[in-house]
Amino acid sequence: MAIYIALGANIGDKKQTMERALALLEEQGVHVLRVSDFLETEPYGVTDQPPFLNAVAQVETALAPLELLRVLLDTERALGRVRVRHWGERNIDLDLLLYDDQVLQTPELTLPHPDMNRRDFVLRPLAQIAPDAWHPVLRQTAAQLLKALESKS
Ligand code: PH2
Ligand code: MG
Ligand code: MG
Repeated sequence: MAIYIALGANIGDKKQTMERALALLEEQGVHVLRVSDFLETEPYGVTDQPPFLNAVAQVETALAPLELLRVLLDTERALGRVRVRHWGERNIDLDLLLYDDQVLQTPELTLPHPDMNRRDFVLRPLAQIAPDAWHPVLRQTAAQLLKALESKS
């Protein structure tokens, strides 16, 4: 399966919280197959906040996309999710990036993640573990999307 989750944090013990999130996913039947390096990244969007730690994990699960989203939100909650403002400081953020070739637009969930092609902190760790991961709307691989983004900056 080609299911990828983005992890991010910029308050508290970032590394420990992200590792705890991965362990909690395993406990809920979401098997973690691969994890990228944890990268320290500059804040994107809202820039007056501390640097983030970001990573991407490939998972395997029998859960459908909206069920998996529910598990991600439950896991954020179990870790005492703290959010200061939209796009701002948080102790944990778990985002569903890609779920095989599924394209979905519901109030709860958009697949692929609508902003992933503009986010270096998503594409870099994704391309590290899965350069051939396929974006079914843009019809490009993670490696191609990263290259396109790099050529813009
Ligand atoms: N998440 C955001 C907003 N900005 N910047 C970085 N570097 N990493 C993030 O995970 C991040 C961000 C909202 O989800
Ligand atoms: Mg996010
Ligand atoms: Mg989120």
